[in-house]
Amino acid sequence: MTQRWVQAPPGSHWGEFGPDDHLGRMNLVTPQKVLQGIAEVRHGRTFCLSLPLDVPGGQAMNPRRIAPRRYAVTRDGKSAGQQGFCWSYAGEDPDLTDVVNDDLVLMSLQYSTQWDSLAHVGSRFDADGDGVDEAVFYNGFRAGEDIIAATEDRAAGEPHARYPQPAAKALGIERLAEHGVQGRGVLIDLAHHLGRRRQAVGYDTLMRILEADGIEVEAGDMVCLHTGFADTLLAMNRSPDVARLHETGSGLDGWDARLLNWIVDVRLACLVADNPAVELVVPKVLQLRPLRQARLPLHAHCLFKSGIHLGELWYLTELAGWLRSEHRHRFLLTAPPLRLPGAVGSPATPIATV
Ligand code: UVW
Repeated sequence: MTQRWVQAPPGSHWGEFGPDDHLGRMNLVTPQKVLQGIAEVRHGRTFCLSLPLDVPGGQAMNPRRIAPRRYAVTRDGKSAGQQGFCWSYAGEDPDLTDVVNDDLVLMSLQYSTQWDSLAHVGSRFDADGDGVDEAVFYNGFRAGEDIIAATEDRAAGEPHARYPQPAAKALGIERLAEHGVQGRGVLIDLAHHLGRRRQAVGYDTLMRILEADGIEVEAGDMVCLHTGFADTLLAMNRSPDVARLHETGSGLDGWDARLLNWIVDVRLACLVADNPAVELVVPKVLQLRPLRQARLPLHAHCLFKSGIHLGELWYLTELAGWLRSEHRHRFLLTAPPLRLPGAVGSPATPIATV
């Protein structure tokens, strides 16, 4: 056990599951929570909670993120399917009948429906108490040493790598995959109560909605917020109207201290939304805040301070409609990320079973 900090950030929960923990509140998804999730399955009906991986459909919403580009693995400029012969490890073999296609993809892992790992967002903070801030993540893991050990390594002959390859030695998304993300989901239908107009949702509004719908969030629940954003985006058919999207979908108010306290006190396991950031991202120029601040306060609160994973751009509209018609809000959620060692986020194809 290695405690990497002399001082933890105010209001943080570092060390809650031990100083070497990489899972944070996902530790609360225990075998008992899996059974509670399974107890919600009464019809055997499933809902795909993922957008198609090539939606949003352009870089306009987050220019850092690259849409999937697929390449067929070729020989002499043609794929196996085009050539109509079999490639074996031994080379072309006229005696074999198989015709095999392979492809590869280049994309931002967080382009579409995704998990943010705890290595995604950290903060500048003086964890070792020497009076100088360093870039640190949940449980004091250090940028450079533990997370994003940037390297110039590229796979031999790999033509498409545009950046050094990041490798999170700590807090990587594979930790979630190894834990197995399955348990009880709880859906909170913000869109039903607030419409799809973009607005910040604070503690009072959230409590009002929970009360109106008779929702109780319990420790270890995986909480999903339906705002209607992903559904609106999907309807744009891969030609996103960015101006309209900026007016669409509510987001949690990361500046509301009571809301932040509720998130940790209720001991939810993770927070998911069908919008791009779970929280409402306010342009810096509009923020009447102290100069030294987090641009994404909910990300800082959840990923950095509290070990709460975030899921973004999930597709929740069909599930929300069905649950409402059945007067339900709980379901079995199965949502593993890729078991890709060192990745700071991952696409997901979550499934709700009811
Ligand atoms: C950022 O842009 C920081 O990421 P996210 O997808 O988590 O909102």
